[in-house]
Amino acid sequence: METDAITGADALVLAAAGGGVQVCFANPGTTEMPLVIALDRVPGVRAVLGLQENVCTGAADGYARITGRAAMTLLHLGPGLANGLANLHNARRANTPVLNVVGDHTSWHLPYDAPLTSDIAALAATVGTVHPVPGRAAVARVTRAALEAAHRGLGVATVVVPADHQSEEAPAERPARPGTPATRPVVEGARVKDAATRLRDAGSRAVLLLGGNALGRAGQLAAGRIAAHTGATLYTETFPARAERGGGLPEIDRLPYFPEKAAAVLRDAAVVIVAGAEDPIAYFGYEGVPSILTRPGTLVRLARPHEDAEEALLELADLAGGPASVPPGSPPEAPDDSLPLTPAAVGGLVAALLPEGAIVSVEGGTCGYPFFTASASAPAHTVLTNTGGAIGQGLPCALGAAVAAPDRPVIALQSDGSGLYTAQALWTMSRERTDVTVLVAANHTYNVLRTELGRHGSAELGPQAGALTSLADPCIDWVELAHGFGVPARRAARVAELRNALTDAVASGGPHLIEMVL
Ligand SMILES: Cc1ncc(C[n+]2csc(CCOP(=O)(O)OP(=O)(O)O)c2C)c(N)n1
Repeated sequence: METDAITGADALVLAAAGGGVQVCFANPGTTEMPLVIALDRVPGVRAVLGLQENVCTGAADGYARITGRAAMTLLHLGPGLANGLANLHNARRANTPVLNVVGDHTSWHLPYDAPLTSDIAALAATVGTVHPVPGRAAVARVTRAALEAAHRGLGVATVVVPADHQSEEAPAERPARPGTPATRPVVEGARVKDAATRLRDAGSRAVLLLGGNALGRAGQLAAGRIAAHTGATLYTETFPARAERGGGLPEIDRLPYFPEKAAAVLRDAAVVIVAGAEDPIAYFGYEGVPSILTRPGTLVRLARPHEDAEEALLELADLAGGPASVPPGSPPEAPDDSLPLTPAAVGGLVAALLPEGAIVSVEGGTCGYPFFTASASAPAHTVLTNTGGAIGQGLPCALGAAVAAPDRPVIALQSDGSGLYTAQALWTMSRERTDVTVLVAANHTYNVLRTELGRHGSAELGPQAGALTSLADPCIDWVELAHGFGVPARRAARVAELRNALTDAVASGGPHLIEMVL
């Protein structure tokens, strides 16, 4: 061995760290052992164990939504990647940069179709770009290229690295320049001017639909100025990757989830200007309901989701000529302490007790929608939602956000059914001493699916349909579950109990879980 020779695994971690990667959410196996060793040999990347790969990938998504920088994952072959795909899908829909590292069999062993062999590249291609490592010499270059691709394209970049290329040694390369941080292309002036003309012509019959980085503070304030001047109506996309809220921002509702309602609010618009959001389309196709929610000729794309929508909105506000600022709304009112817990009471209370600077990971509609309605005038906070609809995202995302921002309190407002897909995230929250308070909406049903059954003409639940949407027999005990994963937990059935439990949890820091009996 040459004196300055390093392994391929060392080279990979060095390239990642050199590009700004600080955390690796990992669940490794035999084919990733050199990389596990490298995480000790090369300083700078903190390894965080997730007990199922979908925890790792969801945490990487949450981490990057907060920092704007990719985290690394470390997953075991095709099956490990397959376990993590649902949350990589959500990350793709959130335009999140992720450096997704997957080990493969030793290259000369691959032809024998050993039990864990599978088409890793085919799986990875469903969520982003694929970067195979052809040999030891290519490890650093491929890793850097993948990280660049993740940051430039705001997406998931998968490095597939066979075990032999991880363990082979070669002379260390000169350290590379730090890679490009995540960047968004600037919207050309002509598009902003065109939107300004359409806005002027539409008068108060304009709708602005905000998403992407338009949901930072500056973008929303600019949209508020436009609305104050023109009478335009503002909406955010239904499931934003990251939205700043409260703290004097204008009250902006989400575009309704069900297509009939969404189409109704867009029907009278003379123009619908999308800034950082996807075109408004129905979440699902229902017989007799159009997929496209805007009327023909009314859609104007000011900025696409990966583009700099914030800057475009600032320019649009200047062209439209709005007031310099807009007045804040009134703070949320807490519900009466004597009431039993209802979704509306939970939404109101959590909004009223929200600590300044909190990050709220919301998954599930039961308390998610009422919270959103109540929290527009809460103290400044950040909301993260499930962008891709693959459930099991809320707890891992909260975990990643807490690792990214240890100085900010994180609240996971979580429906119970979705939470059970990745409940192991609680263990990592405990092990990493994260400041996450998990609020579980324990209605013991897949409630949204009951609504969907109703929409499909099932007026009464059949026994099988009832059973397939019930979590009540046996009733899952979240307090016991949390204790098993090392997270202190209690139960709240009335507003006063939730107030006390949430106040205590936020004051003492560290992970907590509160089962909200609904
Ligand atoms: C990966 C994945 N599997 C299944 C589904 C289908 N699905 C959508 S919502 C839902 C149940 C949600 O129940 P819960 O999280 O308890 O929410 P509630 O509506 O009761 O608030 C299911 C199973 C999905 N969206 N994603």
